[in-house]
Amino acid sequence: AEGYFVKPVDITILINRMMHILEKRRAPPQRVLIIDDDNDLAAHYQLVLAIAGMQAEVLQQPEAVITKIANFRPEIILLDLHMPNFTGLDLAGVIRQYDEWSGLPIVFLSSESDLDIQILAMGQGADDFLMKPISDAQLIGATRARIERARRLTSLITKDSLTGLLKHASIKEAADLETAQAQRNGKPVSIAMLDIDNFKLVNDTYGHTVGDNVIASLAMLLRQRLRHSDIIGRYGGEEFAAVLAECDQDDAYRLLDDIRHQFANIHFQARNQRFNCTVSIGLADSAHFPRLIGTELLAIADNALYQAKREGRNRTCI
Ligand code: GH3
Ligand code: MG
Ligand code: MG
Ligand code: MG
Repeated sequence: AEGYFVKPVDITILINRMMHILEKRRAPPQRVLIIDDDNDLAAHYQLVLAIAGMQAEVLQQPEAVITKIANFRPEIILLDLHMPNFTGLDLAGVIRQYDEWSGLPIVFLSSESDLDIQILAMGQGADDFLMKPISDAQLIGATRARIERARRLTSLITKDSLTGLLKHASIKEAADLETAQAQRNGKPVSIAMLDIDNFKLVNDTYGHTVGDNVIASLAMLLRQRLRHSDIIGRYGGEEFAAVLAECDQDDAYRLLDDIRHQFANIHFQARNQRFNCTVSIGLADSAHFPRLIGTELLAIADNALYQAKREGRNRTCI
C-alpha cells in the first residue's frame, strides 16, 4: 500500500477534522425547554438563556409535554419539581417511557432540599438536580455543557465514522422529517440515491483500504457540492442517499449529474496504477409524488438507480 496520493487513514482524519470545524460553524442554537409553574421565574430563565444565544421556550401546560417535545425537539429539559397538577417527577417518568428521547437530558431545578426526594428524581431518569436559586452564569454553564455533550453522543450514534455522513436509520428519519416539512411549506424536495459502479472490482483489484478511500472521496465530494441544509447519508457500503431541500427535479438532475461527471474525473492511485470510478444515480422528487413520505421517495429513487444500472451505469435516471 505504498503508492497513494493520500493514505486512506489520513483522509479519514482529515474528513473528521473538517467536519468538526464545519459542524461548529454551522451549529444551530441550542434548544432548551423550561417547565416551571412560576411564570416570572420561567420568563427570567428564558431571557438569560436567549441572551446566551440559546433558543429557550417555556411550557405553560405540562400535560402537553409530549407534543411539545415532538414539535420543538429540545436538547435539554429544565424541570421544576413542585407544580400544581403534575409534579416534575411524574413528567420525568412520562418522558422516560419514550425510548427515542432516552438521550434527552432532564435537569431538575428546584428548591427542594430533601435528599430522599432528590434521589427519587434521579430514579425517575433525571440527569441532574440543581438547587434554586441558581445564578445566571450557573444556569447558562450547566445547560450549555450538557447540550454539547448530548450533541457529541448523538453524533457518535447517528454518524458513520468513515465518511462522517448520517447512518442508514438516521438518513431515513431525516428524509421523512424533511419531506413532511417541505410539504407543509409547499416547497419542493428531491431525493437522490447513489451507488458506486462495479465497486467489488475496486476492492478485488486494489484491496479494501483503497476501496475505503474511494468511498470517503465520494462522501467528501457530496459534502462540498451540496448545500449545508441538504442531508447526506451513507445508506449502505458504497451507497449514498441525499435529501435536497428546496430543490426541484430539474435542479436536482443538473447538480447530481454534474457531481457524477466530477467523480468520474477523480484519479485514484494504487500500486502505481491510476484508475477512475463512476457512480450511478437515481432521483425522485416530491412534486411528482406529493402524497409520499420521505422513505417512500427513497424507494422511488432506488428504483431509478436500478434503472441507471440496467442501462449501463455511470448515468443519472429519474
Ligand atoms: P454495481 O455496479 O452493480 O453496483 O456493482 P458493485 O460491484 O458496486 O455492487 P455490489 O453491491 O455487488 O458490491 C458492493 C461491494 O462493496 C461489496 C462489498 O464488499 C463492498 N463494500 C461494502 N462496504 C464497504 C466498505 O465499507 N469498504 C469497502 N472497501 N468495501 C465495501
Ligand atoms: Mg414550582
Ligand atoms: Mg451497492
Ligand atoms: Mg455498487
